[in-house]
Amino acid sequence: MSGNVSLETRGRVALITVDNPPVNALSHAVRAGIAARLDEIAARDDVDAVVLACAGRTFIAGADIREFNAPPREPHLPDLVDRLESFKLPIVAAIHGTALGGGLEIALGCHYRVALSSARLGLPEVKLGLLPGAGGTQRLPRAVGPETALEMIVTGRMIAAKEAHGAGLLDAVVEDDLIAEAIGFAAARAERNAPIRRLSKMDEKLEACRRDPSSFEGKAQKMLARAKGLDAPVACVEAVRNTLTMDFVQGQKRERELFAQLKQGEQSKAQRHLFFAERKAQKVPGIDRQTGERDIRKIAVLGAGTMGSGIAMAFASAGLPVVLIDPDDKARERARATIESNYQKSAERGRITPDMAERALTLVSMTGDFTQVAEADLVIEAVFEDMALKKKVFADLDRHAKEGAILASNTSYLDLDEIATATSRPRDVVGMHFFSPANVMRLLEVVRATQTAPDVLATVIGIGRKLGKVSVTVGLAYGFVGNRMLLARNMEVENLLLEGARPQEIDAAATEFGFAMGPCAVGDLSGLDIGWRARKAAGLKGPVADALCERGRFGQKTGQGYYRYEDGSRTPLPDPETEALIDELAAERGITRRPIERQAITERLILPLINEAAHILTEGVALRGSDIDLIWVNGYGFPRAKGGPAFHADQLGLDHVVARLEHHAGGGNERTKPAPLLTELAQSGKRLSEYEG
Ligand code: 3H9
Repeated sequence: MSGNVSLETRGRVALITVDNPPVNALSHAVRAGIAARLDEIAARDDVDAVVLACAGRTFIAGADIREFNAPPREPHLPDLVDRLESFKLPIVAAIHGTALGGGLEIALGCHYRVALSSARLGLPEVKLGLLPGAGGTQRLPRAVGPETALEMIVTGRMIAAKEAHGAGLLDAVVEDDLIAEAIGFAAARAERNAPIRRLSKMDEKLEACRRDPSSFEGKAQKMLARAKGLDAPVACVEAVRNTLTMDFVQGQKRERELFAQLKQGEQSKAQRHLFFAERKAQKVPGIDRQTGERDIRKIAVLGAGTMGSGIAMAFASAGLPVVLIDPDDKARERARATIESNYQKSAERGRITPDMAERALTLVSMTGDFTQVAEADLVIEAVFEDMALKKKVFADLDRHAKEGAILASNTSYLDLDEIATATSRPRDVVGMHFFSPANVMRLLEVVRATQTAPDVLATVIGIGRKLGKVSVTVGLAYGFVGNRMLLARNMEVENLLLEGARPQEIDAAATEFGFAMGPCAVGDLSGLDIGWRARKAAGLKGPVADALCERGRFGQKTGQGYYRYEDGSRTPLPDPETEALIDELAAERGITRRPIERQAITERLILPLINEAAHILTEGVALRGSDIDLIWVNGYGFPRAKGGPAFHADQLGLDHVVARLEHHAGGGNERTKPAPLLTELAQSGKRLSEYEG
């Protein structure tokens, strides 16, 4: 063994095996190990061909992302890939699991590729704010054509072995005995003495596009339009486009420059932080490999409203059968129509195949008969947000649900411990807080109540994974983590409005920062009455939002909210009536409204989030700063490229954050008084996004 890379010979074929658990990432040791094995093979005369394979669960899943924060060390990955490609003997990559990023680039450097039919391949660097930096943007277009390569590189989508074979990325797909098959394949190439195929020298698939790049350009423009301020997709397009105008060497040189720029940039640092944050969030105190998971085969969702329907779709799309229970026939009919039209639209847009839509639909059943909960292993309550109602539902569940069933509430604010008192089995009660639309939004706040059993929590986290959600475990607090921070932010929106900012100015500051929509437009879209009810239940006030609701201005659904809406339009239009109302409310409070600069508005939208995050961490409601980032990026539209509120605070510098909070608190604003944890971390030079309670 050398650096987790072993060498053996099978007949006249050398087998290099990378064994670097868990995912065979290309650490420095692995790169050096592969290079050393090539040296050894080059010095031998009893070898005619080489197979490069991996031990464990997967082929190489990419460069070792943890090394990106340190200066690169030789051998550099692009050089190693070039070395493989220029090797004197044919090299066959034997692929199982996932060949991703630098892993696929290694495979592209090999002369042939053989894969198990279950394997998947892709260049997901864009999701880390990067581009493939080891020749991938230059070799993939030569393997599959520039248009397919563009789509794969800009979206980061993985493709299955069969598709990869069809596209020309794989030479053979086998059902089993991968190593034996790859060795046979390599030996046959050597015997035939066939000229070695090197992708960097193969321009055939580029030629049509070089002659007429219009179709490529059309696709590129569409992809650029979706880039939304992200640097990586733009760089990916540039690099792939270079294959049409540059030779391989020039294209690769530019790829390396672009990679280095992106790697140093703030956006990639933020996205790499989120990658590791997602993995860390799976680790929850009190839960480990020994904690069993309950067997979940049937799911029941109570309440066929927007939330219930979305949750049902999330399960059906993941292949899990679900029954939607609601006594109201009309609600069930509406839910059925919504679900059908949703799947139909997804199929029309090509997001899923018609077969997948059909299959998902067959997995959703509906009934008005509550006693059917008795069949379910997991019941998710998604009824109206009202404590008395929720307690009644849980008391009924206690009577009808089978022993061992998990009783989950989708409550977004209410005290789960109190809900659990309505049952005789509080250990089975847990929160599953989905975000609307529940079939689309990636976030799942898993709420651990005081008595929630470890296996219940482990099961729900596992279910989240099956649904493709980012599950973050949180503790009990009004609004848990996400909504509690939202509340703090919205209180500051109220202050901004009363002091003189207009809804459109606040929203413009938010979208300029990177949110898809501003808080006023979001309020109008989701319905201002929702927050109004929640505030009333909690004895809280939001002077402007309350006054709008008192006048029946609930947002888009009533044609008026912060903004006004023309019939049938969702475009927010500034409304003088809202302005007049805010003027009146400000005057009642003795506030003279004044213009507020964009920069100050932005700070006052973001700093309260950071400050509340620090309070939440101190109270232990969230486990880590990185969990808070996941919640806000995946559930509330915080720009991914800024890594979440805690990471953004670190990038601004906690000293600066504390100083700006003090500045705003100086205006008499209690809400922006720096949380003690922020001051403490700023003084000790630690990071909020790395804080673990
Ligand atoms: C790249 O290649 C750049 C090049 O183009 C150019 C260079 C010059 N590095 O996800 P899991 C860890 S960029 C380091 O839970 P799964 C992960 O943190 C890279 N560590 O497993 C976790 O650690 P822990 C392009 C990595 O089975 C453990 O492995 N490649 C890396 O659900 C298990 O991970 C990618 O972007 C890595 N590259 O999914 C692929 N990958 O146990 C990134 C994983 O301590 N990886 N770890 O928490 C993935 O998408 C998934 O991990 C994978 C497995 C699908 C492979």
